[in-house]
Amino acid sequence: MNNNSIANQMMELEHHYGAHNYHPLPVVLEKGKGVFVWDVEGKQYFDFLSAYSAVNQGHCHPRIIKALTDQAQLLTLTSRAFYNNRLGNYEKMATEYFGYDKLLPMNTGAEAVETAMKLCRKWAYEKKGVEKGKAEIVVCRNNFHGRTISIISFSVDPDAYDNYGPYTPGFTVIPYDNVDALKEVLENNPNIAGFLVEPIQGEAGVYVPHDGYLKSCYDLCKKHNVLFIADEVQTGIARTGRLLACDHENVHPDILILGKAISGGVIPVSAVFADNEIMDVIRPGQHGSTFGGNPLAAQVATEALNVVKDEKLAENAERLGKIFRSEIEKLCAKSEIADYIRGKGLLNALVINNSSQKDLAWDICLKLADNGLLAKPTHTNIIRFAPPLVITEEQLMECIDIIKHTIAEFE
Ligand code: IF1
Repeated sequence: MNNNSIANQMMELEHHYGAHNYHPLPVVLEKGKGVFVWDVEGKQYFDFLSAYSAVNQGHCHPRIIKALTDQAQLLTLTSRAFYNNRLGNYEKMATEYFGYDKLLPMNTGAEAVETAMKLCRKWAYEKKGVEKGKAEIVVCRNNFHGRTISIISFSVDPDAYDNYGPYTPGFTVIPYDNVDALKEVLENNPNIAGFLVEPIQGEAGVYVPHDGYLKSCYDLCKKHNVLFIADEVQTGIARTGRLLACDHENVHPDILILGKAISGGVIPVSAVFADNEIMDVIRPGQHGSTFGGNPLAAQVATEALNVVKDEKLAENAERLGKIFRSEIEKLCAKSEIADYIRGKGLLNALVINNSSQKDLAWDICLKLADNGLLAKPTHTNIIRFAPPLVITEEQLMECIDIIKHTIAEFE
């Protein structure tokens, strides 16, 4: 049986037995190592999506896999009905690593965002003195914070919210990258509990706000006793060239939300960080999760964070990101279809001029796959380029060549 029918067989199985909540590129992967993934036909690709920035440390990093397999032989899950011998050490290490008093361990990014919103509301009632049931959280247009009912309640993307009502109240949507819009809301509404923001809007197409935006918003939040909540699920863990994207502006969020690469993409791990004055409003029995804080996650996340530091992944992302944008800018200068590149560190997006052909970005990604590089478009004409942060300069230059000659095929 030739391999191609195996790929078709796998895609058919997913189509027949799985919900159709995605439209994947027609590539069936079976192995990953570092910056590379291989499909069932043995074809090798550079992974330029990194599972949406969850495998910053590279696929199947040996140290993280060893942490996983060692702990998996001992104890994977106890629930929080009992203590375990791994969680406390992880919490100490991770809170010192990011500079907070405490963390609340969860599993997915959306769960961590929901946790942060509950924490923020509870703090507003019990510490700020907002009238019960009146707390508002300010969010930005074109946000992406996950797929739960409350989170999509403040999405402006019909694909995210349509026919999922009734929606959760208590959210005020303002334009992104607009300090005055936040100032206006904070000056006129005493019930604002928090401001939830992505330091760079990933899903929206890697929108990098103006320099100083985060710091100005943070200062406004301080002035009005409102919590600055940074969703660094996608921008955190060295992706943008600093440990956190907020570090570019020396902003220390009141509540920090992490997910994805906190575990190196090995198992779902997320966490909410805050200092005692905020975190202590949650008392026993008032929040939880079956898998949150399990010993396996604790060991995996500890090692995943150590790898980021030991391998200087933020520095690598900063340096190679500059090279990547500089080289792609040269391509855009000569191209009819590659408009411009934007991003920070190794979170970048190429904006395609699809005026001549609507699904041009999709076709480019299909051709990139043929040429050995995996990337996926977002919002029709934007191609996100986000390789694992372990990529070398030599590998990056090879990928830039692949991107250049693939685009040339469409000129
Ligand atoms: C999908 C997008 C990226 C996130 C931020 C929270 C979450 C995400 C900033 C929720 C998750 C994922 C979700 C995945 C694809 C991917 C994605 F295209 F959906 F928006 F990265 F941009 N905050 N993003 O980016 O974390 O619950 O998924 O662990 O839903 O298709 P999660």
